[in-house]
Amino acid sequence: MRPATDALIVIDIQNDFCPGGALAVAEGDTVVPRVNALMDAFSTVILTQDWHPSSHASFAANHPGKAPFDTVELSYGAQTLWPAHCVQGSHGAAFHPDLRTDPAQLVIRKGFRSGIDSYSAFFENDRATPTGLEGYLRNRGITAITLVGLATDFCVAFSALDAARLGFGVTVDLAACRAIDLDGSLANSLRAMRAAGVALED
Ligand code: VGL
Ligand code: ZN
Repeated sequence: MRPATDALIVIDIQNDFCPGGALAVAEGDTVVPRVNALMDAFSTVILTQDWHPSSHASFAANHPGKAPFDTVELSYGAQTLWPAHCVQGSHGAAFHPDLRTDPAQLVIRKGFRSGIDSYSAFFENDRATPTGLEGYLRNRGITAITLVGLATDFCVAFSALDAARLGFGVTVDLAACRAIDLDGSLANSLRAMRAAGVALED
C-alpha cells in the first residue's frame, strides 16, 4: 500500500480515446488492466473525465474551414483543433467499460465550458482557471500524485506539469499511459516533464 499522502489520478480513460472512438489513442484500451491493478495500492483514487458541450471551441467542426489537428488562436492562445469527442452524456464520453470506477472517490470533469479547453486536471488551457482539484488534494492531505491514462502528451503531461508547479511530488507511470503523438508532441512532453522534475517510470 502507498502512503495515505499519495493519490492515483486516472486521466480520461474514456471510450472516445480508445480504439473505435472519435479521438482514438493507439492502444489506449491496453492500459486498463494495469490501471485497475494500481487502484488497489492507493487509498485515494481520482478519475478525470473530458466532458465537452457539442459547441466546444476545441472541435474543428465549430470552426468553418478548419480541419482536425489544425491550430487556431483563441482568447488564451494557441489551441489545437480536434474531432468532436467526449460530448457530455454520450457513449464516447463514458469511461471504458472495463475501467474500475468503484474505487474512485472523486470524478473530476473538465472542458465543460464551450469557450475554453482543459487538458490539465488542475487548470483550464488559460493556465489560470482552476478546476478545484488542487484544493481537494490539499484538503485531503495529499502531497504526491501518480498519473496514468490518456493521453501521455496532452492531458497527462499538462496535469503533471501543473502538479509539479504547484509543489506536489509527481510520478507518471508511462506503462499505464498512451500518447496521441502529434508533430513530436510525445518527445516534447517527456522532455518538459523531466525538466520539471516529474518522475517518469515504466
Ligand atoms: C485530450 C485532446 C483533447 C486528452 C483531451 O485527454 O489527452 N486530448 N481532449
Ligand atoms: Zn477534449
